[in-house]
Amino acid sequence: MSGHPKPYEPREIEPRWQQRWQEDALYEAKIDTTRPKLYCLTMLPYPSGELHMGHWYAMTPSDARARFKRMQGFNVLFPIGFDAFGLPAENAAIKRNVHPREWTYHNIDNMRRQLRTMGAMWDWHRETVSSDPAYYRWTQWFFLQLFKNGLAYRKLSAVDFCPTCNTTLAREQVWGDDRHCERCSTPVIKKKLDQWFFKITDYADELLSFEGIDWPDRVKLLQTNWIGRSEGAHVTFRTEAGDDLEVFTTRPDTLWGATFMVLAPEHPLVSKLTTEDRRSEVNAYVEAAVRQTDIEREAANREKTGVFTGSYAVNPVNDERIPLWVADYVLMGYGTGAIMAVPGHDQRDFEFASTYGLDIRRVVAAPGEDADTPLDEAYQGDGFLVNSERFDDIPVAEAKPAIVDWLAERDLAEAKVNFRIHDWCISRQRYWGPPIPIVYCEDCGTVPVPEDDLPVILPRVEDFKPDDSGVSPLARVEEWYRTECPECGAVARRETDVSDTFLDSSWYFLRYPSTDFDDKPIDEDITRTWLPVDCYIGGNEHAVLHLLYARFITMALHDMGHVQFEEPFVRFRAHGLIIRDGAKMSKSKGNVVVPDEIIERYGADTLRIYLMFLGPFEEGGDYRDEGIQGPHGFLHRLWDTVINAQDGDPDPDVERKLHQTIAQVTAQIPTLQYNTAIAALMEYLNSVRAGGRTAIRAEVEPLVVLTAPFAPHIAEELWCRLGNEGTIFGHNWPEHDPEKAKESSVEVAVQVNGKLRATVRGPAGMSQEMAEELARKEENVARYLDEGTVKRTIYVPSRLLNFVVGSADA
Ligand code: ANZ
Ligand code: ZN
Repeated sequence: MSGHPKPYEPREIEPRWQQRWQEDALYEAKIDTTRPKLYCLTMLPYPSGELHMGHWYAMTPSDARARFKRMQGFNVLFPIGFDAFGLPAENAAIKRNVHPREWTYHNIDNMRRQLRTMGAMWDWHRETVSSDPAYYRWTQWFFLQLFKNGLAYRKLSAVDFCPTCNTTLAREQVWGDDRHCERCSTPVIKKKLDQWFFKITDYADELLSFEGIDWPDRVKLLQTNWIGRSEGAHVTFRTEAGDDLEVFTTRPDTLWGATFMVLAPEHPLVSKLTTEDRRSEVNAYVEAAVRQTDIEREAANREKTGVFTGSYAVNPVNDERIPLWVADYVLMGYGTGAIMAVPGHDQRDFEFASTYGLDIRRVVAAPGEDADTPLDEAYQGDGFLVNSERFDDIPVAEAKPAIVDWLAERDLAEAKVNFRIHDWCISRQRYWGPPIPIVYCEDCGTVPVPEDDLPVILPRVEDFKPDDSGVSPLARVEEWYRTECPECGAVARRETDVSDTFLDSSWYFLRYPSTDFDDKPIDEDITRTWLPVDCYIGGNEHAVLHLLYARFITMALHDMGHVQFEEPFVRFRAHGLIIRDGAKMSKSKGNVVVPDEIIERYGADTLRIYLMFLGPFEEGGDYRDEGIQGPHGFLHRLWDTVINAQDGDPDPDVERKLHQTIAQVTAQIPTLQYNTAIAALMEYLNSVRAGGRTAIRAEVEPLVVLTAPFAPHIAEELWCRLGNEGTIFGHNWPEHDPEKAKESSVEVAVQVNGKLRATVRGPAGMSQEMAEELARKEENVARYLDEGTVKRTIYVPSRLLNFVVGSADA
């Protein structure tokens, strides 16, 4: 080493390297067939204005992984952009009385600056901003592709509407038991409006398959439940008044146990089926029921209530006359809004029948039971049929299709798969989004805007605030919406709704590789090179929203021939949450730590390391203010040790530790075990410095390389100071030598009943037999063993051997 020892000064080092990396375009990803590609992605931020700790927590560990892969020789793409359209930005702008455009672009400027301070390997060259016409032109183009392929349609429907945000919401944007708006927490109301939908239900089955992708079970389960696939049948019951009443059931095998039927209060036949003497009671019940939310009505522990309509239907399997009831536990939005009630085998029906004294009949018996075994609750398990005439003794699984087939011969049943998921409502009656590229013409009807006319520019409008009319602010701008029909040239009207932000973010990862092209959204060759995304990292809160939409859009584009893969994200990992003072770090909890202030004081490298060190990445951890000292001290010690290192041969023990550390860190970065990888680096540095010895260059240079993914600035600086040419982020990740990592000999503590009696030395990895043999030779051990009989031995290889001894006569 030459030059004067200098103290570690992150404030000087960090901006200098950030600027240098940018000047060298170090992170600009180019196609390179000599290296395997790797597309690493972190969920794109929305421009809230300030980068908070949550951003740092999602992004910097993600960057560490990308850097590590790059150093291993991968050609890594790590892009960044902004999810700039949508309600959050618009609501914030309204609150502050500024235009959403000013608000958004001002915030983006600030966040760009903050993002640079992270020292992440963003490829800024490919930055995309979803509110730029250059981007949303293609959002509109994708809308048109879906429209032209029958996957986008417009329908009058009762949709969830937020009376505060004055817009419809997708089902996924309505949260909680009280069904509130995800943005402003106002309980939503139902509004009948013409809305645009995407047919995500067409892809329900495909979305249920997670084959070939590596995602957390938790997320797969959430999506599976959200999609909610149920196999069953539609069965037609004829009412005595002559109407067909269709039910959805997952248990056609229990038809002989159907002793009554239940209609949802909103069911269109309720009024017709109600007899005059029952009408006032039924009306009162229906009116009370429709005021409740679905969630309230579905709650399992709720007392079941209902009213008899006065009419009957006929059970198609045995022509039995069964009463028709109305009850709020049956929902109109699921299945057909009517059920056959089987109190013997459905617990809700059992409770209802018990309350109203209706027949409860057993039609399924478990082995050991028979047709007459009494029921004191619904039996929902497996078994074989009883009290079911010709289907008696047949197992449930076999009876289901057999009964459906038998009824189907008379057109009274049809196998049916039912899904909980609904089509995706994408229209918003708001200003800050891409206008939906559709024109309405008196003669030609609904006409797509020609692709060459895209983008349909969102006009600058000062009067952008939404109202409760159910139409977008754009509907007040006649000079904008008045247009010519692209087909016949007549005066026509533009669609004035804009599309949902989740549409913008459902395809952004496709755009990054192709940002150099402005005549097409995605270039075929480039897309084939980079996509799909190899590792996607983001928040759990997107488990069913964004992640489901992105999968759907990708599958649809695949089927239209635009991309060659069906799954956008080969691997997905969700980060945990940062906790401070016992609560999630968030503005509303008043417990935020501002990253800018920490960087100012300690530097970005310290903050990066601290965040990765404070807990397992996928679980999150506690942010303790004093906790930052550990990582900061580590970097200072690293600096001093490296700066003062001397030439020479490495100490054999240190060298062994080095190879063990290389092995551990190399294995743990890909699995996102940053905390333990960093702990290993710290431990290794301690061994290098043990007893105040001066480090040898060969001991610390690899440590600098191992530290680089976590703390890129200090590593690059030390790498340079060690006299290396070029960036540390080239292809130079060290490989560990298993021979050198081997412990030559180990010391095993020998205990008797948990008390230390001796230590023995033997070859690394010695067997239990060998350790016992050595231990028994120790006098101080043998003495205790002679006093009793050995009941058990516990062996922790290379560490500990414990004899559990009981008294000889016991
Ligand atoms: C008869 C039956 C017998 C049922 C039995 C279950 C057990 P999943 O699995 O969630 O799809 N159901 C159908 N439509 C309903 C609605 N709109 N509101 C409330 N409940 C409804 O549930 C399907 C089952 O839920 C259906 O199968 C139906 O009850 C009920 F031993 O039919 B079943
Ligand atoms: Zn709202």
